[in-house]
Amino acid sequence: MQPNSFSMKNPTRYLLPAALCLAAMLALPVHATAEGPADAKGPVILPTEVLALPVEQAILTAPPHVPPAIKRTYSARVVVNLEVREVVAKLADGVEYTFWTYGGQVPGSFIRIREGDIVEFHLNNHPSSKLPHNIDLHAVTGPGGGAASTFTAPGHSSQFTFQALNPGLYVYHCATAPVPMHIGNGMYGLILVEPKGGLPPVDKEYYVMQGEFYTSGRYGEEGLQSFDMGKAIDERPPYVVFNGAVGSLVGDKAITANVGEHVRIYFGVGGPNLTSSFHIIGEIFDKVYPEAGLSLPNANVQTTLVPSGGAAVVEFKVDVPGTFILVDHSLTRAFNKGALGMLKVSGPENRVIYSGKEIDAVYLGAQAEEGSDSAKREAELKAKILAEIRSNPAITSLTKEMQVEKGKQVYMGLCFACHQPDGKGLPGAFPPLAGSDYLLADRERAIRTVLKGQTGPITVNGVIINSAMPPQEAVLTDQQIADVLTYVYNSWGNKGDAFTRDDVKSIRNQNH
Ligand code: HEC
Ligand SMILES: [Cu+2]
Repeated sequence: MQPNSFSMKNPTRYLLPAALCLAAMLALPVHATAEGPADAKGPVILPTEVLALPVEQAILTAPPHVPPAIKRTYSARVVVNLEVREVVAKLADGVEYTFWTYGGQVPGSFIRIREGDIVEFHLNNHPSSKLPHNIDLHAVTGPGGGAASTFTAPGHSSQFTFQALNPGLYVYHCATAPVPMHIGNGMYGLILVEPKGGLPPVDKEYYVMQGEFYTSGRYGEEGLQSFDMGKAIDERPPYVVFNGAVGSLVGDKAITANVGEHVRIYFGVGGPNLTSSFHIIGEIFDKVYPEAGLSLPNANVQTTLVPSGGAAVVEFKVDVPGTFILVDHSLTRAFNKGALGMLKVSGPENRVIYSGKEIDAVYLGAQAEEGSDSAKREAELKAKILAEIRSNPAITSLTKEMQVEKGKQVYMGLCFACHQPDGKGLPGAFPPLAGSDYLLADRERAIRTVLKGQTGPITVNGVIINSAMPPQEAVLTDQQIADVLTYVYNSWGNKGDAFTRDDVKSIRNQNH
């Protein structure tokens, strides 16, 4: 159906197809569509005690902010005006996206009401929108959570009324077909229904929501991206982000607090598909209301699981200054797809709680770092050789280069401990291999030294050394010895041909 067929100018033409189409959009049988735009029931007749309640306009806020805590101790009639807008905005550096929003940003405006309130809800779809939208608030008790009652064409406004029966933090989202696409374009937000007794006061409150974006391009691919339904069905989003964009809570957009303050985060997941393992690096949640039911808090939680279309409320006191990183602890989402935010805490240090780095000492572990760099380089060279073989038979020099890299890994895992990473050895203990006349004078002897070890006095560059080199024949393969000697013979200024596995084999088999 074309959006313009929702014109209100000719209601009779519009009535039947719209009812059928709405049923189709919600994938419901026709008889289940109790109401639609065509069969608006007219304003509800409220009982006098409800009419007597004070009326107030809800304050709506954009993330990461939340409206002020509710002070009143009685129910009210709260009027909510939420506007749907389709806007082009930044998803990441150089990457734009057409977001469908509640209030102009992702996630949608935060709504805050009190348990027992009567809410008069207006959904206004901006005339510039291309599509009809609606809203399903998980805080609503009633069919579709308000979806059928709020199905609204561009340039139209829908109204319905509900009573907030259950306290809690609830997700709202668009439920117009295809629903995953509307949510996937950013149509979700949170509504907080404060319990009658209120929530304990805290110093800072923030609003964070996670959602994923299924862009046609890969992560970081520049330009205006479109929604890819295939990736959505496969649940392979290039982006998983907090508050609608990569970097929305980073740098000068980070949320903040001061040492000693109590922080509360209203955290929700719009999805449309992924569950979040919400975690703050370097903090422990003193209190979590799991699944955002506000009655039974859990204490001392590291990571809380928040389902798609669900929420959690986390609270913690910040004890020390620094930058604390908000992540989905499914970590490639944080480090490769954008689900990373920052909480910057300022104030005095407390070195008893957290000392900061006390000592920095060298620790090489089993393998010097150069060894693993070398492994990377080896992989690159392997790929290069394959490409070279296809186009050019002159591959011998590349083979040697690769042997050097492989040999470097052996060296950096074994020989470096004595002969040192720079091959210069240690005076009086280990002879140098860099520029060693002893080494370079006799290739067979070099192989024998590594295979069988070496004891007794030898003269290297005019210096007598009388120590012991452990045999490697049980440790290294012929190929590894050929590689490490090729490396030694082609490093630190040394020059020589490659060693082959057969060179080593023939010496290994001697003297047996
Ligand atoms: C535990 C310490 C140690 C390790 C590990 C070690 N070496 Fe040696 N290496 C020595 C010592 C000590 C000598 C001198 C032996 C002597 O005094 O007779 C020596 C001598 C040599 C020599 C001959 C002397 C020279 O300077 O040219 C070569 C070549 C050599 N090592 C290569 C290697 C290679 C290659 C490895 C790794 C596969 C290796 N070494 C691992 C201690 C070590
Ligand atoms: Cu929508």
